[in-house]
Amino acid sequence: MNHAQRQPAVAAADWRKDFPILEQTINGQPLVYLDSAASAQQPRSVIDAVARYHREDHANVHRGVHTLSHRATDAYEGARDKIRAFINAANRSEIVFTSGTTESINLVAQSFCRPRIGPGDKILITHLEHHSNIVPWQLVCEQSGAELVVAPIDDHGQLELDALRSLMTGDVFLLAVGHVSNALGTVNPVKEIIADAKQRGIAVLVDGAQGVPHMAVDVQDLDCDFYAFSGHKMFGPTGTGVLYGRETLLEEMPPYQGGGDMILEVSFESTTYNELPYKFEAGTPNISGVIGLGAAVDYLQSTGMQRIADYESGLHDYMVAQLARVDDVRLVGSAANRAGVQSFLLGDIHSHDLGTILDHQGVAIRTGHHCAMPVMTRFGISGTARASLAFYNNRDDIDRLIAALGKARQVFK
Ligand code: C6P
Repeated sequence: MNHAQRQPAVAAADWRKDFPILEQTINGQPLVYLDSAASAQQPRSVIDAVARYHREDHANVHRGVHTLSHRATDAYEGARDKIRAFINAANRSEIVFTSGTTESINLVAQSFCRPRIGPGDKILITHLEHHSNIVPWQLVCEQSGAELVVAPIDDHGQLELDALRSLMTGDVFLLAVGHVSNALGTVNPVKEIIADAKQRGIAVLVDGAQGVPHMAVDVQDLDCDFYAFSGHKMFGPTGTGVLYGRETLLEEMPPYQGGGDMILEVSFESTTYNELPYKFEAGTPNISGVIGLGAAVDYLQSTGMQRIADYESGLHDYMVAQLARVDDVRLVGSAANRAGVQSFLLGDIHSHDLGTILDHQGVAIRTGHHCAMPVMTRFGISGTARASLAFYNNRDDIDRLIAALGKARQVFK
């Protein structure tokens, strides 16, 4: 019996108090927020850290000799140290701040792949990916003449690992794979996949947008070359994200964008680029957002990622069991190892209609294709309703979801 099963209610009740937004009513009902995969809510400590920065410390970073600029720089660079420790990167120079997972992946496509690939090369992805881990690779393949290859999934929404391995041929330059599927919740065995790719000399990027909020991530243990994630899915501010990159690879890569801060010296004849990671951070960054992200990491560290994973695992099991008992529910995604989300359909009710009826009852879920259209196509559907969890959810939230689905069935009878 894990920690969550021993004392689930106590843990969730305590954590929930840290999230002021959850205290409100929506359409006359206490809010049930089951859309954390789209964007997670922020604890008071994150909101306060951002507000304090704006009230007391705001100035540009890396530029000023005055006190406020020093304070802002210290807080911004302090967040980099926190993130380095959080994902156990070997060096702070391997932590590049971006606007989110999407920008992190585009950076790798354009700066790592584009100068190195051409006709005859392949980029390998999987059928489970979010559009952010598909379209940047399509673009770079169009630009370079390389080919995009897609590894299949089975009817449970699991990667077909033998097929994936057989696609890891000598002409594959990079494999881009999600840690956790945002549409189906499938947790991919990324450590094993990375080891297979490494044996064949293939670089690996992991889309960790849905991994980092739910489990401890150790990039050295995974041995990935790149790991991308978003601040707003891990209880931090929007417009923040991280690209972890192996230092030796980042060193060799040209800048992604030009501008202030990413240079050491500029003349009209030539420019010398700044050292890592600043070479990849052109222009004034999202200073307050990054400081908030640092506070989110503090919050997660003090809560404990293993504790979060254990608690959520019990709650996910409960959600799936309760959903399965609802008449006319079809669960979409049944991989053996899942985290965070469950997609489903209710009879022939359109998912958007279902989402609207649930909202009338104070229950927030996401509906549609979840920016993973190929996954929907694979299951022969246009979209799903998706409930997604964070550690501030509890069994009452799930019971409210189930009751709201019962109402929806009555409405559409
Ligand atoms: N998924 C969801 O509701 P950005 O927008 O850059 O922060 O994250 C993009 C992204 C990339 N990969 C995965 C696996 C994701 O889940 C997401 C964002 C949200 O599922 C919004 S579409």
